[in-house]
Amino acid sequence: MENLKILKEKLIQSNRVVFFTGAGISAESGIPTFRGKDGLWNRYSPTELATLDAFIENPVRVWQWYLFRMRLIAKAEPNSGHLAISEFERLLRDVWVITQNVDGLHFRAGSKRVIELHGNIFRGKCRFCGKEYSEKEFSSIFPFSGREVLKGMSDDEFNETVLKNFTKDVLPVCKVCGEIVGPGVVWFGEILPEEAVEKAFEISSACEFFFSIGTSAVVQPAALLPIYAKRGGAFLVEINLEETSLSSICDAVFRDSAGKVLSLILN
Ligand code: BJW
Ligand code: ZN
Repeated sequence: MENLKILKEKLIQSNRVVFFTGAGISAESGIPTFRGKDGLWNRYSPTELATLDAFIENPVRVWQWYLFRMRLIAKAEPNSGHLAISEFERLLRDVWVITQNVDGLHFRAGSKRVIELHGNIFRGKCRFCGKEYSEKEFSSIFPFSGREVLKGMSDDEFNETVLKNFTKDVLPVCKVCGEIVGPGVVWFGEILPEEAVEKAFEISSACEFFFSIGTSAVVQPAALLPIYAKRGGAFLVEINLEETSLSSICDAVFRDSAGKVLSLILN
């Protein structure tokens, strides 16, 4: 508790603060993480679902999996962790959120300065000609991707239309090149959005506080950000239920849920 008080005082006086988040922050909203006991990669194979090769080989299977996750996200709400971070943006001087998450929950919680390193699951991206689709434009060529459509679907309806009777002819076709459009996320082997990565490295290298929250910090190049922050002199804080490869270089570690710790720091 004493440490928390000191942390809070330092935080209030600091200029730039970065909240670097991963799947663990959205776990309390009911969205599964990737690694660990209940992680998605325990039940599904990343090479069969999150690579361009997998998409080319079986776009129906890849889209079924993404729609399953999009539906979970469409039904989810931001939790106390996301809300605390958006509150920090109002209270502190220069706050940035750098997220690996594709769920958009930081924006929905009210955060404005959010860098999405791995894209956004409700947008579309054509890997063949490079055309990017906003959420609205994408739902006009692929009604299944609409948040409200997914939210409104019962389990039976979803099983029937998306899991059982899904075929290639309902998949989104690119307006520009006529190929099948994929989800607007970054798959393994793909380059991250250039502008987002540049900005993320720039602000991480020159911040006073860097919070690494709910991330296993194993996926590159995102996992380098905390290391750049530390090198740049930042006070490195980890909030994670478990130890990670980052823990040993952190200046403070909280082994508890993101929502609980962030609310404690805020209040
Ligand atoms: C809680 C909690 C609670 C739970 N409270 N905590 C250099 C070395 C080695 C490999 C590579 C390298 N450079 C590139 C690579 C390859 C690859 C990579 O990093 N592989 C590693 C896995 C080894 N990287 C790439 O391919 C990247 N592209 C790239 O580098 O391009 C250049 C290039 C191209 C070709 C060749 C070489 C270079 C792209 C990476 C894209 C990652 N994509 C995914 C899927 C996104 C789409 C989708 O959602 O479907 O992004 S993978 C997945 O992992 C997702 C996540 O954003 C990302 C990170 O996961 P995250 O957020 O850390 O989640 P978890 O589940 O791992 O951890 C959750 C944590 O929360 C746990 O620690 C829990 O304890 C904790 N937790 N509940 C607090 N309540
Ligand atoms: Zn195209």
